[in-house]
Amino acid sequence: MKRLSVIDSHTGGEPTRLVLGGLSGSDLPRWHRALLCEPRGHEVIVGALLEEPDDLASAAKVTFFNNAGLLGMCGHGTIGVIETLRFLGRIGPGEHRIETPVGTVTAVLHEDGRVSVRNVPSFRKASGVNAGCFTGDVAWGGNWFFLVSDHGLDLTLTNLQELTTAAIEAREAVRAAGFPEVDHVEFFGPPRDPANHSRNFVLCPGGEYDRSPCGTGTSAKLACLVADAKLAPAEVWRQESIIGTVFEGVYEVGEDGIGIIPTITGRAHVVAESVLLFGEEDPFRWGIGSI
Ligand code: PYC
Repeated sequence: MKRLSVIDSHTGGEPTRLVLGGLSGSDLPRWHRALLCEPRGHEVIVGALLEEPDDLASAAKVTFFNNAGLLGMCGHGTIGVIETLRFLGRIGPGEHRIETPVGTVTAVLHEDGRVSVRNVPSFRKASGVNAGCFTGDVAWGGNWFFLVSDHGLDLTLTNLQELTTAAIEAREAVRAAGFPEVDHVEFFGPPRDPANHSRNFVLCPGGEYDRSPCGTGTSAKLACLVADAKLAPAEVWRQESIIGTVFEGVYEVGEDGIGIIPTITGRAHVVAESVLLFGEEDPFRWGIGSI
């Protein structure tokens, strides 16, 4: 019987499952669905494998993954990891470096529990891309996004099926239009709360939608706003999610003058501490849908 200790949290409603050890990054292609999906979890959970950092100045090395495979960076996930390390007593308020597969990010744990993640450099790769019946921008924010405002859909929870179907169609179309790297789609619309600047619906690679405003997606959005000269450095962008939770984003100009360095602020809450059991004879040891 394999036993793996995990701690679950949510950041603005989006779950993160931190795996405290017992595996290495090279095990994840085999283990990612076992750790996240039914019967031990749910397709929406994002996993984070905790390992010793390569650089002792870092607090941790983390590999993010979801039901479809490995993720580059994960904004809500980094906020969840920081809150979980605080819960475990391993870190306190202050600045912490986290190594991710796409670069080291810096997270500040504030006294009030909020976390600000200074993300990897983010940039817009292409604007006004015509993809099927969608037109939008392709941008990097730690993952690849197709950002679409002109989709004609209402960003409400009652519309989830339609939004998901349309976003999958948009992803197929943008890949066929010459951007095979895109695995996330963001639809934007007016915020429900006038204190916010925008509302989004984010399709993740495995077909689930992000309950949070998506840290890497908000970074990609900031990069597009800056490319259009619509956001000044240090100006705060409040991005609302499809469930109404909010991330605040600000940026600094990138060192090479290309792109920006976004900082995303949000709050996570720990919700469970468990030991997952994987029996040799369990037909769903590797997760439902894996066999
Ligand atoms: O917050 O960056 C994020 C994220 C990516 C996928 C789900 N959440």
